[in-house]
Amino acid sequence: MDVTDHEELLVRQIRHADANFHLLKANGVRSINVMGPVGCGKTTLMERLIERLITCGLVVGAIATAATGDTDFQRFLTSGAICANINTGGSGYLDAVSLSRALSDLDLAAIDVLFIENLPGIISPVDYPLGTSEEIVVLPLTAGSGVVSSYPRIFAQTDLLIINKIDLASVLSTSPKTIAAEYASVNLQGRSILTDALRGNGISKLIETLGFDCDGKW
Ligand SMILES: Nc1nc2c(ncn2[C@@H]2O[C@H](COP(=O)(O)OP(=O)(O)OP(=O)(O)O)[C@@H](O)[C@H]2O)c(=O)[nH]1
Ligand SMILES: [Mg+2]
Repeated sequence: MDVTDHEELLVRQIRHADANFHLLKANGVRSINVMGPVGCGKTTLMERLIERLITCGLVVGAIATAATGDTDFQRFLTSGAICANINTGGSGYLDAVSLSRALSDLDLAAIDVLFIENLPGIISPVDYPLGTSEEIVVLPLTAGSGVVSSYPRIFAQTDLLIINKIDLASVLSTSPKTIAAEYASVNLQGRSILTDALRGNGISKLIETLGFDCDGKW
C-alpha cells in the first residue's frame, strides 16, 4: 500500500467514525469501546456490567467482535443484551466501517448504553477510531509489570484502566499497585479500577466510576 492509499484509508475510517459518533449521539446511546489483550476478561467484565445495568433499568446493547464465530455474541445474548456480532475474518483490527454495519443491525433508539468488545490487542485498536463516546482498556494482573511502559499509546489515550483478575494476586509476583503506578506515569488523569470479574468484585465501583447512578437513567 503506498502513502496515498494509506491516507485514503485513514480518511475513510475517520469519516465513518464521525458518522458512527453522530448516529449514536442522535439516538441517545452512550457507547463504550472495551479494549484489551486476548483473554484479559473483556467479555466476562461486560457480562457483569450488562447484568447489573439491566437491573438498574437500563436497556443495554453489546457488540461482539471475533475473527470468526459467535462465542462472545452468545454470551452477551445470555446476559440479556441486545446484540450484534462482527466477524473480521483475516483483518487484524476492528474498524469504523465494520462497526457502522453492525450498528445498522441494532435498534439504537431502544438502547441506553452500548458496549463494543474490540478485537483482542493493545496496539491496533488505537489506530482505528470507531466513533464511540468512551474507551476502556482492560489489563489482567497476569500480564505482569512492564506492559504499560512497553505499549504506552493505548494507556496514554484511554482514561480508564481496569486491572482484572486481582483474585490471582496471591499467586503472582506483580501487585495491582505496580500496574496502577505504571499507568499513572503515562496517563496523568487516568483512573485505575481493580476487578475480579469472575466473582463480580469491583463491578459496583466500576459502575460508579462510569457515572451510572443505578437509580434509573445515567
Ligand atoms: N481468575 C479470574 N479469571 C477470570 C477473570 N475474568 C475473566 N477470567 C477468565 O479468563 C478467561 C478469559 O475471559 P474472557 O472474558 O473470555 O476474556 P476476553 O478478554 O473476552 O477474551 P477474548 O475475547 O478471547 O480476547 C475465562 O476463562 C474467564 O473465566 C477474573 O477476574 N479472575
Ligand atoms: Mg471476549
